[in-house]
Amino acid sequence: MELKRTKVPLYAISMVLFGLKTYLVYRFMFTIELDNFLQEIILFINPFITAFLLFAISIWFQSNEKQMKYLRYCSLFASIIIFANLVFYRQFDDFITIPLLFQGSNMADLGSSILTLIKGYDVFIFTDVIIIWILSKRNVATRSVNYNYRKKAATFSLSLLLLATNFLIAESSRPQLFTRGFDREYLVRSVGLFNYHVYDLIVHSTSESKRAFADENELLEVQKYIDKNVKQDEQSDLYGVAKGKNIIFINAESLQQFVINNKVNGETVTPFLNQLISDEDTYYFDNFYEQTGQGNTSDSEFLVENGLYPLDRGAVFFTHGANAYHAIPEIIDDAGYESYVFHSNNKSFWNRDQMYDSLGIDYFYGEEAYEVTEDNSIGWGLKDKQFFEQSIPYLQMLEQPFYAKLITLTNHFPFDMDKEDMSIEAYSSNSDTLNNYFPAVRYMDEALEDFFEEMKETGLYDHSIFVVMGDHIGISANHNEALSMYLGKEAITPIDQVELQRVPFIVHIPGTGNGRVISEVSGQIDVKRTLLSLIGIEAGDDIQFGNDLFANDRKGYVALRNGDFISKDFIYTTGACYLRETGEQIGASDVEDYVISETDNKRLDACNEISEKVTTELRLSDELIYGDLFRFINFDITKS
Ligand code: GP9
Ligand code: MN
Repeated sequence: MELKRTKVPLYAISMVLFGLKTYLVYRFMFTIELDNFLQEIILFINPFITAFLLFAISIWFQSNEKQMKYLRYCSLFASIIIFANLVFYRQFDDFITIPLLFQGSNMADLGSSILTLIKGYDVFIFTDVIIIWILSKRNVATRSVNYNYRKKAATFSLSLLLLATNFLIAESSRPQLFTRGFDREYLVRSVGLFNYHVYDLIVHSTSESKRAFADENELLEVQKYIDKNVKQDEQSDLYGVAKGKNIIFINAESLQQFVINNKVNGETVTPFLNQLISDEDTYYFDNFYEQTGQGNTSDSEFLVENGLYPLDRGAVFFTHGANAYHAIPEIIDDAGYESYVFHSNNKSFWNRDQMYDSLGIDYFYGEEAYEVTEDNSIGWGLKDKQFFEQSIPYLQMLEQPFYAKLITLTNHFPFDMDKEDMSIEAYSSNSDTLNNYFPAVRYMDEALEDFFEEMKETGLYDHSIFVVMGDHIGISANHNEALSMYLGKEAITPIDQVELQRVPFIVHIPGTGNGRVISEVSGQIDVKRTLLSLIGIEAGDDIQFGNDLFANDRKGYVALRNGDFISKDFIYTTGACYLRETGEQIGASDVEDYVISETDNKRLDACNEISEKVTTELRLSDELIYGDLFRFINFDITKS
């Protein structure tokens, strides 16, 4: 009797080869950061799990020839995807997304430099393809399989089970992995390039379909809501005081309110800002909240330019960078203003290059406009002092009036600093993040001081108004233990947590002499209406959710992106209403059979009424963005 020599099936060989190859490429050709051993393990297993899923499909083909053909082309096609991502990654430090593929500017950048991005050793990516190709042409009969239905189904189920396990481990190592879509590197590292592409496709098509099914009528509800609730028409005393003046807006990275007028190790943290806010030409808002979501700096920019809320998931700069908007730069264009952004970072970070176009910003001075060397950089790039110094000649060249936004970078997590730039000592607690935050904030404070001095010297100072705004918090709740120690509190309560979302908002108008501290509740959503009022532009039919912070008749509450809010009397968080004055939860008691008082009942009603408005407002803002509803309005016509 002749014994048939059994061989390892090619789909299994392909899985091992392709899995191993993919792992090596992730590990050594991409520069994916791995923070701990668990991430190492996830990065190692996910290529094999995906390869199993991809290649096991071949067992469903009846003919041996077709099985072999599938394996050949599947490995080739999958390797091309890896290769394309690698080339893209070398240029943009990012993975390909579907919207990016259709985004002309990125692809054009790539086109001109593609040859410099391909390396000889990239052939490694195709080694497994060559082996699979050769093996698939030989011993076709012995390398293919002929499973019965049960075995096929079992193999298929196993591959799905492995995939589910991979997802579970990934999600547990980083909760909200799939809702925080901005962190592409994390997605790729956790579930692999192919699953990431599938995820991207799903996110993209859901958002596309929301846009496709949206229609003009949805605007009616938004317009009605704004007319009734937003109160954007009052002209404040300061309406038009800055007409024709330049607006110089400083987006201060991670600057929180709690460092203002505060000390660390006996030293003042922000001497310059403290002096600026007490200046007679400064209006300082000390109850001003950041309202960002997962898009951090980009969300704060979105709020400021549009008076709309950022999205509940992902970064709107990424997910809806091609929408129509009615942002500050577009509105002030008619008043003769050109708009600029200065920020020494990669243009495509947060998809700024595309979004800035959509917002009507005329020119973006990104990283390539600056001389960035190892000596003048730290952490994320160019140091703030250098950044301002190098920005000034550009500012001097601009035709006036202009609107220029300068985004700082040094005071960014993890707040690394060179010794020579530290004017004050770090704090001592169990959180290095908090400890290092203080010297980094001080550095930014000094950079701002230098900048203001320079502005005076150039003569731009008198023709400009200056806005300084913290973009979002720098110290997250993870550092509460250290922060409570610093603040001298026993613990950070839910209300403290909300109040820690305050960031400084400073409006400095040289020559007004009427500056003061304004403590009414306010937030980033209000910046657009406030700035436009200062330069004498009426709200008209604008669709936005903020108030002029100098007006008297206002909404009276600030909605945070998670639905929490702060009003004159209440703070709503963790699903409960608290009295702002005392910090007590309204209507709560440990006493059994407690009967809620009439006063508390009324308070709860009032609090719930605001809560409903907040929910509606956030929903309407989301609908505007998801449906790309601004494309249906021609503001030029509505204006006249
Ligand atoms: C990057 C800078 C910082 O360009 O805006 O980003 P962040 O992490 O704060 O959003
Ligand atoms: Mn930021």
